[in-house]
Amino acid sequence: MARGSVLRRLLRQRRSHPLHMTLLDPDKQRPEVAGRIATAVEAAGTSALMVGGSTGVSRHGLDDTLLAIKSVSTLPVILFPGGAAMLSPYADAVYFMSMLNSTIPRFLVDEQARGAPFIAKLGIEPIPMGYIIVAPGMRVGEVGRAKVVERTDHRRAIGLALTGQYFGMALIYLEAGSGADKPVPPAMISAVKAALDIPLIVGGGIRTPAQAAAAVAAGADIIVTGTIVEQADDVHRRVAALVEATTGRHRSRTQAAPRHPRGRRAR
Ligand code: 1GP
Repeated sequence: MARGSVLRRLLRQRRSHPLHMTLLDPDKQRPEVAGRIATAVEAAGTSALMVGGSTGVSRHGLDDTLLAIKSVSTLPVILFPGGAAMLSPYADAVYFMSMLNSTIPRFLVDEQARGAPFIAKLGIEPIPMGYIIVAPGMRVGEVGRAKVVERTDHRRAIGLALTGQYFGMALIYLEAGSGADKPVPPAMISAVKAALDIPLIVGGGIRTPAQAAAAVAAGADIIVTGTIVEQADDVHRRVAALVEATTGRHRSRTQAAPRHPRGRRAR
């Protein structure tokens, strides 16, 4: 994929409909299993793969997972790094992200300053993104030492999102945390979206088509789901339903659904 083309491609797709993306944590399954999941979610209509995790990802595990995905999928692969060590030449792009409500410099600018020269050297596309942790925040909120945005504090969510926009970020991501018991409230999504001129990503705790549809109806441009592909027995069917609820489009192609491989690691 030519440099600079991933964000352009996603924004072009967004002009026709909201998008669904799938998050894969390299630490949660073996590379060949990640490859099978990538095949299933591509057939289900997801628009891109995000690869990353808040903890425990080794550089080799990351490379092997990316290579396994790339050998079977044509989807753009975007790194979703927990730090500068989680960069790899085998991705197409990387969210160049700052956790805007972290309380420590490490996740605001320090990891970024360590990683930036490698991004330049590797030639992968940086996609500037402002990352905002909303309660409950889960593991990423703890690791990132976030002062989480309370679920009804629209004023603070808007302030942080506009800060990202005015810093020049291309995207804002409202994150309830992977595995959250409830996603970001639709009322908060509406309030933030109304204030922003740039696309809004929403993720964390979205498991059902109804939750995805509610987030999109509230104004989310991109929905991210991760846990569902680690837990569902029929990844293709579950993700296809989420994609349909997000995009409002039926997949005309009903591809044979690769079953979720057994024997995956427990979370
Ligand atoms: C986490 O928003 C993503 O960064 C996905 O969350 O694992 O809860 O789908 P889930």
